[in-house]
Amino acid sequence: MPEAYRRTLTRQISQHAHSEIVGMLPEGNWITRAPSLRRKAILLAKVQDEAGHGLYLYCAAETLGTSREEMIEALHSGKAKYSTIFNYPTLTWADIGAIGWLVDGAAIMNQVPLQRTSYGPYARAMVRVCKEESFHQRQGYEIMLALANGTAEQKRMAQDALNRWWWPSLMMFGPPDADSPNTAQSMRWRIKRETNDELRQKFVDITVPQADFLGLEVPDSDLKWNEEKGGYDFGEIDWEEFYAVVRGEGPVAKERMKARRDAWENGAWVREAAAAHEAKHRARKAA
Ligand code: FAQ
Repeated sequence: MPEAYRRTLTRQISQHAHSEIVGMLPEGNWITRAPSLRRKAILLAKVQDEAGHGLYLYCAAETLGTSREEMIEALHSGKAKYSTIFNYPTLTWADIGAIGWLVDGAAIMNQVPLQRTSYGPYARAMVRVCKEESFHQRQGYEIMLALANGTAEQKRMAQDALNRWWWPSLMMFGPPDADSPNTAQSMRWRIKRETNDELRQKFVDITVPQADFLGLEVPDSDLKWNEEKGGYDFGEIDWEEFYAVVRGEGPVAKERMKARRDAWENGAWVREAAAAHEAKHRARKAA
């Protein structure tokens, strides 16, 4: 396998894995405060699914020769990135609806083509991930539907969540193609099957009618249907904000990294006990 292909894949898959794991934190914040037992059970299952996605992805990346410990060390030292979206706070219950609808919606848009990525273990992991993300997207949209059709205050909460999550969701697709250092090569290697801008456009085209159905307004005064291209024109993304969040300056970036480092340290005894159990088991089998 060409070394550069391996490096690019390890970078993308491990960062994808980190995103799934860090991505548990914003929603985890609301498990104890979900408004009903049904919502709590659903949210708990969703957050557990994200943990599973992280684990499949770490396994896929490990097949390329980097250990789990090395990848996690890269995340904790700030060397490896994770998706910018998870550096924003979840302020109200409506944010849980907006995350499912928009963040999982954007994740699916990006991940469906990755089922055809050129590296088999990554492509196969994506098949199950996409099925689960699709459930996540629907549960988020259903929360938004309930709020948008609820009291005036609930509808206001839904609109406020859309206002705060819309632009960061568009940033999830990465920089514009012209400023994306990795896209051209990754397209040639068929690691990426569609470019950042192509996926972002598809996401906008699918999501705007969903916002209309909710009776909510997308916070973009430049948003306009373009008959000729058969898609929406939309306003300029604040790329300064994107790059600041990528640099680790997101609103809750420090809390996110602290939570992950604490979880790693507090879980050390579990890893040690599992390793000791496995060694004892192996020794007994050999005896
Ligand atoms: N955040 O040249 P490109 C989810 C970095 S999963 C942070 O365009 P590339 C599920 C990029 O790494 C969400 N950094 O890079 C869920 C590169 O820096 P590097 C994650 C970003 O790789 C839902 C530099 O900028 N999904 O949400 C971002 O060709 C709800 C230049 O960019 C994936 O990871 C960003 N948004 O394209 C979980 C999907 N964008 O690495 C919980 C797989 C760019 O050279 C709750 N990944 N950068 O130092 C991909 O498709 C690609 O890696 C892209 C970036 C499209 C993210």
